[in-house]
Amino acid sequence: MSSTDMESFLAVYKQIESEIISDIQGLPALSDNVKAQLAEYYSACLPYTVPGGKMTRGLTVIKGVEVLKQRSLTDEEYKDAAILGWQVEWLQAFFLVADDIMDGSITRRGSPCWYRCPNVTQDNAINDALILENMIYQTIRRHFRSHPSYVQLLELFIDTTFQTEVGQHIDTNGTPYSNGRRAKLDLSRFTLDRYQGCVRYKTCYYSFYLSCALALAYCGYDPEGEEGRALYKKAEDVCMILGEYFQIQDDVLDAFAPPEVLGKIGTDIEDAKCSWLVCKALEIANDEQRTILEENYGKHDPVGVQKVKDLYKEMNLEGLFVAYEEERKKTCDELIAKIEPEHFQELFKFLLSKIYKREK
Ligand code: DMA
Ligand code: MG
Ligand code: MG
Ligand code: MG
Repeated sequence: MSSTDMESFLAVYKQIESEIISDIQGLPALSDNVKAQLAEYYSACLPYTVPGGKMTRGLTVIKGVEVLKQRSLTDEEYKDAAILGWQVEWLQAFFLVADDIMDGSITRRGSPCWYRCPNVTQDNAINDALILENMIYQTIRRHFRSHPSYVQLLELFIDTTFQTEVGQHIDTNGTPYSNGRRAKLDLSRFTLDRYQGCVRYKTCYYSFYLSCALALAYCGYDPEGEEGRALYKKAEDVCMILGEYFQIQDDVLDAFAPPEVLGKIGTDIEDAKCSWLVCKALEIANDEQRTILEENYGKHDPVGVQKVKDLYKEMNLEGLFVAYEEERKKTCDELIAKIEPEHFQELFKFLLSKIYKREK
């Protein structure tokens, strides 16, 4: 079994899901029909929200353990790495359920966002996001309680969750609230400097660094020890660059990718997000173009949104992005080629190959 075997990876998901559902069925002091309702609800929630993405974050943990061990994994190692990989996917499910409420999104992975499902609604979805988060700690306890890296694995999830939540706060407050209402759009907030800080926190840590750090922790590398510290630092440095590149792609796809391919309908213009596109546009806009943004950015009005997209086209932001992507690919290749030990490079090559020119 290896990091490319989807079937084996999904089989591990099934096992984790059934352990969680059995726990629910065994909850003390609840009547059988209440437990049955809970089990039925989460038997629908988990397959809807957890698998079904690209699963790169999860598979990266397996790839990372393979790369660090420099050999194929034993059945037990594969299973452990896959369980940890699924916990990253669980974390992603938790963030996405919440993110779609925060962003007022409509679809995710080609289906209605969880909070928009008729039997769910926002009240349940908020609590489900919290429950999805908690399940991570239940599963890690079940499988890693006596593993030498148990505390470190827990701390990685705790720290990454906080980092992502800080990023989500910055993201949601590009246009802050004042007396319960969105304050007037302030285009001066949309700078590449703010963008970089926001993205580092909301995306890079959980989408890239976490999986690499889990692989290091599982393989026994101590972040306080000399050898370990250097490896975590190298992983962090590369992951910050890969993650920023990934989020810039996400922002460009939000405006320009066909929703049928992307699986989600963009909302960044309506939501007045500090997107790479608006930052770039403001860097090069003339007065007239700036006025179009002033008048149309951040409004839930299809005509205004189209005007912003037309402006992006007129300013050739897609062309700028293509040039950026080529430059970024080159920088990443060079950066990765310098990493030592040499075999560690394979992990970052794997990540880069998953994102270069992605269409979803
Ligand atoms: C992604 O931001 C960050 C998190 C923590 C989910 P986003 O809202 O741009 O993501 P998406 O485009 O998938 O809704
Ligand atoms: Mg979103
Ligand atoms: Mg968001
Ligand atoms: Mg997005």
